Amino acid sequence: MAIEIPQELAAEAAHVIADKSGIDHHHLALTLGSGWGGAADLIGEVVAEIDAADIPGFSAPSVVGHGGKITSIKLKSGHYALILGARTHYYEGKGVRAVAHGVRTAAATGARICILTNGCGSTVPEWGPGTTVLLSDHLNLTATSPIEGANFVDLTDLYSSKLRGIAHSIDPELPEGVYTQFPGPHYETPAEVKMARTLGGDLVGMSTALEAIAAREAGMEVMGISLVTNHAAGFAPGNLNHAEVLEAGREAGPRISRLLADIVAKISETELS
Ligand code: 8IG
Repeated sequence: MAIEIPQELAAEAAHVIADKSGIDHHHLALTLGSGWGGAADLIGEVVAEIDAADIPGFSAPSVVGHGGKITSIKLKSGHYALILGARTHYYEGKGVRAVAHGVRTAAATGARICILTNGCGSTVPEWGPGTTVLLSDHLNLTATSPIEGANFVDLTDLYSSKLRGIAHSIDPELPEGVYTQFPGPHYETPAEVKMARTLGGDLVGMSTALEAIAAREAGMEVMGISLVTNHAAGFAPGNLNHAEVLEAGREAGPRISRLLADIVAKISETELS
């Protein structure tokens, strides 16, 4: 029988994860975007690594530099983190259900906190490649929602101010900014970047906002952290290319991985029961 309801597919995926990892409850979920992949090794001890393709609802990644594994990690505190290394982007054309499936699955494994990371462009001239920015809010410019039906979820404190406070206790200098999700897969035109800037968008990218909404719908507290990999189009001389983005991620990798691991450790010690 075909499964029609996204939450049921997520529950089925969570069962498979419990089966394959031997861990029946995960406490916290992380999505590691461009540049953030190295954090997995610092966060804790890998308990299980599962090919996303072996879990219901996930499919193989379609972008070089994006992994395809779901990893179960034991933290020093004794809690378990689920790393979603298999993000589906909206631009893949698989629909919003596929985009939201990872965070819904994490919620179904028991996770109550969701940390979303990404690589992005910047509309703030002082925030060049290598800058890490804590998300305070987002502009969802995809013209869609991962939520189906009349479920009027409150997004007032979507990017939890409590979790932001914890991040600031690790790095008080961490700037906060508004993330703008465009549908992609093309980068913005300079005019679109100017529009985002005018609307209050500090960062531009192709992920995170839809996932954050789905995570909140699923009852999770959300934290978002971006790595600026490039000045957004028109905010620096020259053109954008994917190789430059990957290089900025590689260069910043060790530093931002350490930051994220420290934030996860602090959250696990103070926020998880
Ligand atoms: I990495 O400049 C990365 N992802 N939309 N614009 C958009 N997505 C991005 C960008 C960018 N850089």
